[in-house]
Amino acid sequence: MTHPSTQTFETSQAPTWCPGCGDFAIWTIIKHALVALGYQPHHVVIVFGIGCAGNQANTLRAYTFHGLHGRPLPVALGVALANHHLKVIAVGGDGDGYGEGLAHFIHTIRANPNITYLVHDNQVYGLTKGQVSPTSMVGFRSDSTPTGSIDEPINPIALALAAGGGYVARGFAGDLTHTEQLVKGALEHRGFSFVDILQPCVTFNHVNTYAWFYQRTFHLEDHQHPTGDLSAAWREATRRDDKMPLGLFYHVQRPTYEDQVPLLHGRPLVEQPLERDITPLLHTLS
Ligand SMILES: Cc1ncc(C[n+]2csc(CCOP(=O)(O)OP(=O)(O)O)c2C)c(N)n1
Ligand code: SF4
Repeated sequence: MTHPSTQTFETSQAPTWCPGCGDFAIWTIIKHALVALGYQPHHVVIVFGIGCAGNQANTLRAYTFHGLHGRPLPVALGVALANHHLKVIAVGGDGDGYGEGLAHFIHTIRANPNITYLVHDNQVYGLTKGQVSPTSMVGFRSDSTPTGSIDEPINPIALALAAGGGYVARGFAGDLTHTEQLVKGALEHRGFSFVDILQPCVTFNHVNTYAWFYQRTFHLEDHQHPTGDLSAAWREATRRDDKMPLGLFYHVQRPTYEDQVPLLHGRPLVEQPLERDITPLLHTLS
């Protein structure tokens, strides 16, 4: 088989994102990271939520599943348990993952399956035309919050740390090389890995622009951040100043879900014989 290139991971469909959307950069980052780590499309299952982020399902060539809004993680968990030899990735927006999907986010981190979760965090509902999202800033004006959002935004990094995340990182779509390193590290991590990727929505979010992020972001690794120190990670995640750290907040190894289920120690579930006749169960469901 020929060595994969980024084109190996592209379908014949052209992206439909607005010109300048940060989704283009994240699409590029995912392809580059998969190629750099030597994956072929048939090694990889990518489960997408619904949203502009999820529309990447049309353009990324691998085994892809375009599911329900807010539900990429439970589907990804099912795939990972059915065949833990596959590389399983879940991708969605901030509305998808931190709104309707928030409970899945926390509980999947707790379980620690071998899944990489990448969130396109543009602080707005893009696909449905710009309503306020769980990460929108206080005061953010949108069609659904004409006088400005009142709610305190979700802090995805702090939530992931509190839930026991073993690989917790934040990237920025305007900082491709750095974010690609974070995504590669996430794909190499054993257990649940999470990268929140700040992503300008050039059409509906005129506050959190590329320039806005460039002025505020800095790299944790330039400040000798100790990635094995939970207190240091928490301190950086909960900063109240105007600075936004990018990089790997926290990285430790925990036993994975798959490691702790004896049935999965041998062959993947999908290759194991059925020990019981499940026909009666199927009749009950039909
Ligand atoms: C179960 C369900 N709830 C709500 C919707 C409507 N819906 C579609 S996309 C979306 C929000 C998308 O925002 P986000 O997840 O942040 O992704 P973006 O479009 O910004 O990439 C919503 C609420 C839906 N399709 N299905
Ligand atoms: S609406 Fe926003 S997030 Fe969606 S494609 Fe356009 S710029 Fe990107």
